[in-house]
Amino acid sequence: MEPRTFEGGADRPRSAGAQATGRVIVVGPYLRSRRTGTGAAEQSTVLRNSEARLEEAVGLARAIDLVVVDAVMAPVSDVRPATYIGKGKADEIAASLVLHEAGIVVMDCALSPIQQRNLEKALNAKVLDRTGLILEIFGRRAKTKEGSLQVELAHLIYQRSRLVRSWTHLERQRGGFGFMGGPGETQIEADRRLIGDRIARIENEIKKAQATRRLHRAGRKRVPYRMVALVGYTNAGKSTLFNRLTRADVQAADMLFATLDPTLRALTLPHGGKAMLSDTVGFISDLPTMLVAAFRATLEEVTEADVILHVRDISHDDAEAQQHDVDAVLRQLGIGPESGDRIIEIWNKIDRFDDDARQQLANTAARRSPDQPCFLVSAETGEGIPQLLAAIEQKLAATRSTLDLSIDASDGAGVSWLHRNAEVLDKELTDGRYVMTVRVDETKRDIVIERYGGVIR
Ligand SMILES: Nc1nc2c(ncn2[C@@H]2O[C@H](COP(=O)(O)OP(=O)(O)OP(=O)(O)O)[C@@H](O)[C@H]2O)c(=O)[nH]1
Ligand SMILES: [Mg+2]
Repeated sequence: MEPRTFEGGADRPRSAGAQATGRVIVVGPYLRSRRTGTGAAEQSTVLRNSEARLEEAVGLARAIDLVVVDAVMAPVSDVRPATYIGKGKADEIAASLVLHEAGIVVMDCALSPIQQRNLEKALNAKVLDRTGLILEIFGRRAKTKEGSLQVELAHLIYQRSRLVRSWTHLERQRGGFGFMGGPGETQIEADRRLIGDRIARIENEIKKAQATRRLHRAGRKRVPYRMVALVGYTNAGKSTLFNRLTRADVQAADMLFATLDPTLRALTLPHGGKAMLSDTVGFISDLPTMLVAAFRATLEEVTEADVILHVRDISHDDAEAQQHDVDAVLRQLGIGPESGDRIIEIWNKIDRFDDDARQQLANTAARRSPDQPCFLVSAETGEGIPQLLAAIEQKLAATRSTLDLSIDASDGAGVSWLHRNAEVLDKELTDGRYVMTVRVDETKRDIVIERYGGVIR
């Protein structure tokens, strides 16, 4: 494999001086709302709680083992084109950097390349913005070939979008050459072409990996397993629930983006039915669109799932805002409100509430419309899991029909067709015939009726 062109590039921490120690100051440069005339209560449903945002950004920094020595709120009224934040705030951060012997600043916003460069100069520190930080995390988490390819693709798209005059200029400065004056346009064009070529090559490799996975999936479809996919905000408890439901041992950790590569396991339902459950990458607010695009292939498990379990950390201060973020990403994946009946909402971590609060939650849940049910569970203690499993089974059965039939035991081809195309719930040999109960998709129902004389239960 070729060396990654972005190694040591604009988005990697430099390994010199204070930067090498990984001591970081996290800054929340959140826009002050300039809306007037709206009640505070109304605003709070729209705006994310700044404290929780800053806390999340600290979690993101910790996810790549940076040592957070300070977290600073920096409310911004007008974004400065040159530095995003104002000079007073920048000076304050610069002082804090010296005080804490930190060499890296995480800005929890999207910076233009020019803003990033100017800030690095003003603060005399390495500056990472939210997109850069998330890309960095994903880069470290990717374990499978496909995962790495997808992250590399996202990184390259990010890099290309930042390939402006100043970018190349900055690269040269970072390379340690005292560079005077800007680079020629030809250099930028050449870089752009280089990145374009690599993007094309990686897209090709991803397509190949995707084709292999499709084959596997087609194989699973022949054995007619239904697909159930977990989605949700990062740290909501998807992997914990995955382990609880499948008795697997996937890493679950109080860490943002603990899971990156998709995992599949068999899920056994209360009445013996089987499905495949997939655990996958968590979502986050302002998830860079290039990451969603790059992970589209992995997320195919989600788009093609028969049932989608949306896991929510209902104990989180920002549970509502997180829900909107997850809905937004699902829409980007083409899973809109019309797929509502495929989605089961799960309110996880209810063990964190006392009896009164839990009762209140249960009341809220009971008031929801019957076609938008939600289930209160604790993936940690197992509370509510049997009800959830029953609901999954019911949902999966909804689009399938159960039929009774009998077939001559010597009709090997027929028997094997049924095994390949239907879920065989029961099979008994009586007088040279198999008496069977099978469950099939709508698409196969008529065949079973016409060819095998199946009768719907
Ligand atoms: N109290 C409590 N904690 C839980 C519950 N479910 C998960 N957790 C904790 O929440 C943290 C995150 O859990 P994970 O299962 O890793 O979350 P995830 O959604 O897979 O997160 P990512 O893979 O990072 O997107 C862990 O520390 C879990 O122990 C629960 O029901 N109750
Ligand atoms: Mg996980």
